[in-house]
Amino acid sequence: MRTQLQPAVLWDHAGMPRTLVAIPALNEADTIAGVIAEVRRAIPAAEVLVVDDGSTDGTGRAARDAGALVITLPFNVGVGGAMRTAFLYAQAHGHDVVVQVDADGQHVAACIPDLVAALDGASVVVGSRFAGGGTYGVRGPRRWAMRLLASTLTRVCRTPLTDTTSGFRAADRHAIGLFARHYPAEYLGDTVESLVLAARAGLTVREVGVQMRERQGGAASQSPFRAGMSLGRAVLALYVALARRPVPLPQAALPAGAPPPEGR
Ligand SMILES: Nc1nc2c(ncn2[C@@H]2O[C@H](COP(=O)(O)OP(=O)(O)OP(=O)(O)O)[C@@H](O)[C@H]2O)c(=O)[nH]1
Ligand SMILES: [Mg+2]
Repeated sequence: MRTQLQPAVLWDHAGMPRTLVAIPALNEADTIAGVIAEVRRAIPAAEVLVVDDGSTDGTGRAARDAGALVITLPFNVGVGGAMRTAFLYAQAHGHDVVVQVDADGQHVAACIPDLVAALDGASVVVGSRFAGGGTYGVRGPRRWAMRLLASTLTRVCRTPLTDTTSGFRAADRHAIGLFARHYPAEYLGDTVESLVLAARAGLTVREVGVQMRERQGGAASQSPFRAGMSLGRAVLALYVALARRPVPLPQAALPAGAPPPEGR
């Protein structure tokens, strides 16, 4: 039997937890200011952190000029490494919630409050472009790989999941504590493996429908061929993650007096 932890978000009297919106970015100078402005409109009280991961096009400066907090990494560590940096920041600064948003404008920031609200009953909320109102389409082998990931993770997380590689997601304090200590680094593998880590640490995962669109400028970090290869590696990473021993939730992330979650 596995103990499911009660989610850990402190809701203030206005119904809003202390939220960090974390934006991993690599060479997104064309879009980053627009994304920051859109996030601000959607959730004005949130702190916005851009993790600039070795960009060479002035992304960090553009983000700072747009009013975001910027952490500049000395060399490229990938989206997973950048997100772990954001979770460490959130943990150090007492945030209740981290919301991850892409820097290329694909994620419709107006959906952020829905992601945050869904943490009332879950520790990790994944925004799905295939559930709810979205019209985003994926075809061919990419779609099949995504379906395989979705059906496997639906079983692992014991909840219907349709978009496991989505980088539009929210995490509560339990998940922040876990991900600050351990977060996968592999491109796309980070999205699926982090769900395995969360589920096996006893955290509740849930999906909500969100809207996504095409990137609003700049260039994708991977060519379609390399993106396909990465998706294949993500499938492999998922099965390796399932074969590994579960990572226990750090004690500090547990509510006082809570029993440690049992691994499976
Ligand atoms: N920190 C960091 N961010 C990255 C890196 N590679 C990509 N990103 C960011 O991660 C987000 C997603 O990357 P994209 O290249 O848009 O990947 P994608 O959305 O799967 O691909 P498209 O559908 O073609 O846009 C964007 O905000 C990128 O700037 C990286 O090496 N480090
Ligand atoms: Mg993108």
